[in-house]
Amino acid sequence: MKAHDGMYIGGAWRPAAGRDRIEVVNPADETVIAAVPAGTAEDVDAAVRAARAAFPGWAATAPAERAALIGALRDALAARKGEIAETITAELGSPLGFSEMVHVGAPLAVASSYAELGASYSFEERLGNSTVLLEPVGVVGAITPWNYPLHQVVAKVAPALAAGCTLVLKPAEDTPLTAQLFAEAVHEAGIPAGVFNLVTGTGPVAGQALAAHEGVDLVSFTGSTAVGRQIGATAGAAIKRVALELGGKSANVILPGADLAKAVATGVGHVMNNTGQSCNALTRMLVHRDQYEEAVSLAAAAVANYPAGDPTDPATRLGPVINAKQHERVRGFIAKGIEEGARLVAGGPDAPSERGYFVAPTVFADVTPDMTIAQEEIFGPVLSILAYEDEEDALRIANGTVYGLGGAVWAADEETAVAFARRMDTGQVDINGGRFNVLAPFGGYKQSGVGRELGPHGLTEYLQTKSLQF
Ligand code: TXE
Repeated sequence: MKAHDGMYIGGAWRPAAGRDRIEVVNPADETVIAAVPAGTAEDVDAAVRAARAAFPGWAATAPAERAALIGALRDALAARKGEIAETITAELGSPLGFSEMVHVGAPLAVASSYAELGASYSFEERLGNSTVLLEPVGVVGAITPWNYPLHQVVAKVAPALAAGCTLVLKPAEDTPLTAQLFAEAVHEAGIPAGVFNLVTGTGPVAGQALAAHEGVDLVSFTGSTAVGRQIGATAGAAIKRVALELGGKSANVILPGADLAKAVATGVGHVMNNTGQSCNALTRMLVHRDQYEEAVSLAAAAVANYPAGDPTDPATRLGPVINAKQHERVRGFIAKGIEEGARLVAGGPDAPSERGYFVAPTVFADVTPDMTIAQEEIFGPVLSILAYEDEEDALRIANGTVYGLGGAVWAADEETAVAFARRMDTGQVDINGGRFNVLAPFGGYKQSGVGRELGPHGLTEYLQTKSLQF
């Protein structure tokens, strides 16, 4: 596939400082499809300098003008929708229809929302005898994962641009091609040189250099809790701002009286979409003891709706996981579930094909809250179904992990579901099948992170406050 052998810095593609390259692998057939430069501290430094140089001009640009350029960026991405979706399918392995609808569709909606918000947002407020100015934080170091290669980028870049910040992006090493297409769109949109810069590379080298760079004022990271902890510590030592969007182990709580068939089918879909590689995936289904066996049968049957295979085949609904390491890891969790005594009702640890990092869609019953598969983020197509005795028990189980990112509650009526959701220690809850909203704040309680993305709350992350007293 087409790839730039350079970094997008200061408005142009420039040769990388080092000779090392990262191979990009198609996870569906394990072929090498491209190579991109592995950035060094030198590349990161050049990119941060470009972002610093561009900052005063961009911060002084009228919000409406910045917003109009975000709109132009959205249009540039939309014009290349097909190419971006094909690239995401090639480097991530997600079924093409899902790539088009979700991987490209959602970030287009996010970009549109910031084209509107950036123009209407009030960057000044009056409080008694003070005027409070909301000013851009400065240069942002954005580090993104591979699971939603475009969405994760847009969810950071669009609000940062709206706020008046400039950025350096270090995308995941598994999905750099989408990030390069994004940089092309930035260029086509006419966003001024240096406002957005791209350095491809590995986490420990380029990512670490970006997180530690003294020219970066805010690090916005999405990825594993382990790396987030390190980045948080580095940022804390330097007293710089940090936003962390980390892992999850979200509960799908089905209360008695809910539409069981719908709740189970929606819950299974939520885990199987993107091959379980969503930080807010509803990986724990909580069902009342009286309805438990019925729910287990429904879930085991629903898995048949997710045939795995070639992601470019329209019949495929389940792609591979991202790479060999995750392939091992996810199947290791499945083996652990069996070992710890959970009842396997669909799927299993065996790789269903010789080539490609495929994992069979897997459902476990008789999962208890202390099991590894009920506590740790698996990041694969694996659902754990747990039984509860009463509402208090359900709440204890739902809140009983170190995470708190997503969640869902199903009940006979909204009032009952909302009352339960209020008691959940988590950042977002879907009520009776509530749909994704680009304006709703997204982020974690507890170890799922710090800060919020999307909508006006996401914009606030990139602002700092100054008050003037009169
Ligand atoms: O994540 P990493 P990995 C979880 C999920 C998954 C696990 C491992 O459970 O199984 O993490 O995935 C960069 N300094 N999530 O190994 O390593 C890296 O280059 C600075 C949840 O892929 O955290 C990439 O750009 N940066 C999740 C980004 O961090 C570093 C999405 C994420 O990679 C770095 C992905 C370092 N020392 C995984 N080390 C979510 N919240 O959506 C790595 N990176």
